[in-house]
Amino acid sequence: MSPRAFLAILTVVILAGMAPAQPPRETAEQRDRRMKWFREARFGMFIHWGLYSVPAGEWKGQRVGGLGEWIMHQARIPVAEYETLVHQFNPVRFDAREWVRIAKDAGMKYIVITSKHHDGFCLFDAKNSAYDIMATPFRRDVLKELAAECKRAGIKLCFYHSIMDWHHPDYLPRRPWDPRPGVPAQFDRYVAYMKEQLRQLVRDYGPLGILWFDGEWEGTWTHELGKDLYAYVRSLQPDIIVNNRVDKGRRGMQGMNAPEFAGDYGTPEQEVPAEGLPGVDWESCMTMNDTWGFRKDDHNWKSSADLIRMLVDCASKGGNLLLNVGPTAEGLIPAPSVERLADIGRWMQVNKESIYGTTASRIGKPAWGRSTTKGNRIYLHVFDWPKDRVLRIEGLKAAPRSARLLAAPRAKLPMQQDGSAWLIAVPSVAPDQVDSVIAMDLAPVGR
Ligand code: H79
Repeated sequence: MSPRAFLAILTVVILAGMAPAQPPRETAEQRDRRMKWFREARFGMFIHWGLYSVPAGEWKGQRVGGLGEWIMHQARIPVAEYETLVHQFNPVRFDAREWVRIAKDAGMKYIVITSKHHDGFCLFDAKNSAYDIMATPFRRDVLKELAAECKRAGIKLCFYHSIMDWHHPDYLPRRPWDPRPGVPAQFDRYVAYMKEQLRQLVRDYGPLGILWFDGEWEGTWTHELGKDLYAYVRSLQPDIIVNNRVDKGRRGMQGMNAPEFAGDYGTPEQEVPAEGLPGVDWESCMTMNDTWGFRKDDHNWKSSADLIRMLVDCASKGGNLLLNVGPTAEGLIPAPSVERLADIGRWMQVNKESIYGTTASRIGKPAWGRSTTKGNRIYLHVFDWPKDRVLRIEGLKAAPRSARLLAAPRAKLPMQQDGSAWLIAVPSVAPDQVDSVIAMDLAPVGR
């Protein structure tokens, strides 16, 4: 080989090694195919579980304010002290089949569980870390067990994997209360560590539905690293879905990236955007009380009615709801969460076709509730049942042909036109106090 050819090849090799991995090119159709299950699902379960469920909001006999999973930060606990929780994590009542049953019976189609939260503890048998579930007295790979049960039940398994890591010796910045001098850090080694974990998670627990990143806001995480991580996980599993927190494009809790940022969908946290996020995929993550990770003192539960309407609100704006549970250190989903999920499940049994596979409807937010749509069918979610037994619908794009309650599908409801509006005669008593759904078929719109 001539020296010049050698140099040329060398240059190409070096440049290829330096260039950040590019996200795979994808046509709109390919993207639609990849996002299809996510758009149809509309409802998933978030699970925050880790060492923090042991202190459960209390440290050394003192109540610690804030989110349960942030206790290490809130109580300024040094790594060496927090690590001792490993010996106390023994969730003997953990039952993966039961968790999956609870999610499925609620009508949830996917589960996103914390493979690693900000505290750095790995809830799986991490091959590159001793700070994991196998170091606890429990010594069972709970994510393996969940993966098997999800597969059995047809639930998509997804992992929340925190970029921020308060434990790893190579993560930067260190927490100010525990600088750990004498332990030199190299951030690129931390990135390699995290990538290796993701490789293991996709290979041994996958195929996965979503990788859900978080903790990307610290200064050490850059747009370049975000783009590279996105491309990396897509190379591990080309059809995987990745949330927007892989990169730096998020504005506050809400929002979706400008197009130059990596990530497949927006992640509003603890809010449902007033008008949805038009033009992008999104998923609101919400707690049932005020914490993600279990806190024994948090009894501020939202009602089942509020949660059902929250799910409908998301669907009516074209988004998903990722509803959180924070299991206890014994391995149980708290009873108030189980009760609420059962209530949602009972509503879904009757009304699920008005949620799955629907999109935002052009009716928007009518005075009496919300609306979703699928094909020529429009679903009227009536939160406030009309006392005069007349439901008024404005803004239909075509004449309605029929209207029936999903709770009583055999009976056609009488309809009548009133100027540009339509009036539906409804029974005096709402079939469901929370949300009675009327399915209305419209005449196909000609071109
Ligand atoms: O995983 C859950 C949260 O732990 C995580 N995202 C969801 C899905 C999250 N990261 N940051 N935040 C939530 C908001 C952070 C708020 C904070 Fe604080 C304000 C951190 C420190 C001050 C809240 C209040 C936590 C401690 C006090």
